[in-house]
Amino acid sequence: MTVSRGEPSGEGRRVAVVVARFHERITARLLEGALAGLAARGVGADAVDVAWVPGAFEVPLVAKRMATTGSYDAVICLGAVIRGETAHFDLVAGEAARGVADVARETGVPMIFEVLATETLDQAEARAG
Ligand code: INI
Repeated sequence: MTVSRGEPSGEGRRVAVVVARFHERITARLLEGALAGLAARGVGADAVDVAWVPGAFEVPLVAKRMATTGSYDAVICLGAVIRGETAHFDLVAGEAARGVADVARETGVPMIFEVLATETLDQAEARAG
C-alpha cells in the first residue's frame, strides 16, 4: 500500500497572497493570520508577496497572474463577501470560488481559498479570528 500524506512544512517555499480590500477590517485580519501561519511553518516574510485587489471578484484574475509567473508554490486567496451588504452576494462569492478553482486547475498551482461568505458582518468577524 502506498500512502501519500503531505507534511505541513513551508521551508524553501514561496507563497503569493491575494487579498481583497473590500471589508478590509476583516480581510486585514485574514492576512495577518495567513502571514502568522506561514511564518509558523517556516515561510519567511521575504518569501511572501502580497497583492491587494479591490474586491473578491478580482481575486481570481490576480491569483492567475501570480500563479503564471512560475515563482510561487502556492497562492493564498483572501476576501470577505457578506450577504447583508449586497444583492449580488451570490455573484461575487460564486465567481470568486469558481474563478479560484479554475485557476488551480488551469495552472496546477495550489490555491488556498479563504474568501469568507457570510450572512452578517458579525459572522465574518468571528470567522476572521
Ligand atoms: N466585494 C467583496 O469582496 N465583498 C463584498 O461583500 C462585496 N459586496 O458587498 O458587493 C464586494 N463587491 C465588490 C466586487 O468584489 C468587485 O470589486 C466590484 O464588483 C468591481 O468589480
